Amino acid sequence: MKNSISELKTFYRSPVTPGSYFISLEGIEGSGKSTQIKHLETMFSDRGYRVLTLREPGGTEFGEKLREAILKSTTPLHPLAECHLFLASRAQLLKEKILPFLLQPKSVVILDRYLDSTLAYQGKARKLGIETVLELHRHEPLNLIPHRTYFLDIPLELSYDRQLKRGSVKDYFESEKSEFYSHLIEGYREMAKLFSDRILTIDASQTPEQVSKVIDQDLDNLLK
Ligand code: T5A
Repeated sequence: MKNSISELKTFYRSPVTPGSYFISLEGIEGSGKSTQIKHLETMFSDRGYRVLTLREPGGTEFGEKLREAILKSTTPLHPLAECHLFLASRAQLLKEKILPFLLQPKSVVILDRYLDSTLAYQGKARKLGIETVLELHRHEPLNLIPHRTYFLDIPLELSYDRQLKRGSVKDYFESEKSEFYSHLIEGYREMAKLFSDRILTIDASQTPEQVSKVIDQDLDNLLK
């Protein structure tokens, strides 16, 4: 019998080294994650933290190979195959980089995408189901959840605009149709409700400075 979402939530835990933090950023393409990550790095360094910034998929030698395999795939992957590739990259990243780094005092890991990407992209937009994705994450090391997740929420049109301005070649997901992206946004908003104690939704159609200000206010409370 399948576990319910509330049962599955009990399998998750945050890192426990006092004074160390695990932060993730989420949002659709062009929502401004990389832009805000630079801001977060400065904020934490200025406060005397050791900072490690990583991205998903990737962040390890093995994970970067998987990133290449997924984002440059010309074959439509089965949603479960897609999901397991992201999880393989994540498990390796946790073992090699995240967990050892967070054992140090006053350290922070800032992660560009994590669990909520898989919940929104594979769970919701690819229709694997939120329960299925949570179930796959219930065992160590995948059951580690961030202390705080910033969900940068933008409408689809703005995502397209920003991608167009950047002008790079479309990858595996950027070539998806607007229906996929609508499900994605819905998925993220659902996750923000489900994990409301961890995920802070920010209106990222504001200027980068306005978005950073919201993050700063939240960090002041988090680091008290
Ligand atoms: N994926 C990933 C899954 O399907 N499942 C998973 O489990 C995981 C982990 C990763 C892909 O893999 C998928 C999701 C993705 O499709 P990626 O290359 O890492 O691919 O893609 P993104 O993370 O989406 O990278 P982007 O660069 O597109 O998005 P960002 O980092 O959110 O955006 P950023 O900061 O580079 O900004 C984009 C542009 O907008 C401007 C910036 O200057 C830049 O030009 N900008 C703003 N302009 C105005 N106002 C603001 N507030 C702005 N913020 C940024």
